[in-house]
Amino acid sequence: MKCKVCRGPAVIDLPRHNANFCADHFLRYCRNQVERVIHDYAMLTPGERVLVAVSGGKDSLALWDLLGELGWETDGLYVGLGIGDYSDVSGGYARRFAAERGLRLNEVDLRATYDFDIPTAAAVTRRVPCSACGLSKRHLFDAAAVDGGYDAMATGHNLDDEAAVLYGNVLRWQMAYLGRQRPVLPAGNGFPRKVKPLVRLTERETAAYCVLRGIDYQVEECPMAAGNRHLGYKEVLNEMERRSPGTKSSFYFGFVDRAVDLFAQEAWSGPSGGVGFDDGAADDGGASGRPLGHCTRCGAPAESDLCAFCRLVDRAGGAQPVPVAPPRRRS
Ligand code: Q46
Ligand code: ZN
Ligand code: ZN
Repeated sequence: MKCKVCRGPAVIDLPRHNANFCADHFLRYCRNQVERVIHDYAMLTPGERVLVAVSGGKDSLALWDLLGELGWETDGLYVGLGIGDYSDVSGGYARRFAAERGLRLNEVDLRATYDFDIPTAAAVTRRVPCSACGLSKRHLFDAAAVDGGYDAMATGHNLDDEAAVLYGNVLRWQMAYLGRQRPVLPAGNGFPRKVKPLVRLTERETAAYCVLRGIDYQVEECPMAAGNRHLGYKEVLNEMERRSPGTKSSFYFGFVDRAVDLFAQEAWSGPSGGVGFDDGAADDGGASGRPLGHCTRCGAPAESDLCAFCRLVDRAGGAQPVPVAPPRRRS
């Protein structure tokens, strides 16, 4: 297996590009993909400050590293979700990454600040954990980006994530969510601009990027992911990709480039916040949703007196903590 560019020994094959790359040219390929998507979708302009949503996993750390490599001024934000050992270990990876590179990592801990954690919130609300998790992260990242005066908030959603969310939204014809499923959402309505610079890279590619860059990351799967339907959609799409390389990319970018505007009207009239049902893996806020009022407690955009996060705090705050299963190894 030879590198497509230099004919040296290749370390990775990318069937959808019909290409193999050596380490150097694979890293260059990753940078090029991110640079291109930032340019093509006008995500950022030179001199802007970016807040990176950091989980300690491969995608968010690859994103933080890539944005730095490309010259963007970034800070990170880590939200302590209180998911047992999984959160403790994830936070450790995020902190070490930042400390080793002299980067600033801001942190918010749900238990310390709001007196609840995700397992407790899931038990109290009787919904899948990803629902309270997505809501909490969305709220805290949005607030931190706006309050910190950042020009944009960047998340590590990759091509697999976005294709799986799109697949789920199409299966249920979630018109409002479809209308907001873009690689960039403009600021407005009290929300920061949100960008997804990794949408041209797959999970396998962000993992390879981390390995080749010497980035240590959380490899365990979140123990609360069991009810997340996107895992099943990813399996279906992986099988289609195996049979026909390039399927995920043409599905997602075909939608973004040719179809998302057809749903723009629905984006204004549907529920605000989120781009998919029940899910926190692909949380995005409703800058392009209908105009909102403001939460009387925290000032965040809200559909009623209190925003959804403050209502969650009222329900889950102070509730008896529930035990968390140990992390599951990724299959
Ligand atoms: S951390 Fe939270 Fe994910 Fe765990 S509970 Fe679901 S959304 S799976 S990115
Ligand atoms: Zn090469
Ligand atoms: Zn509020």
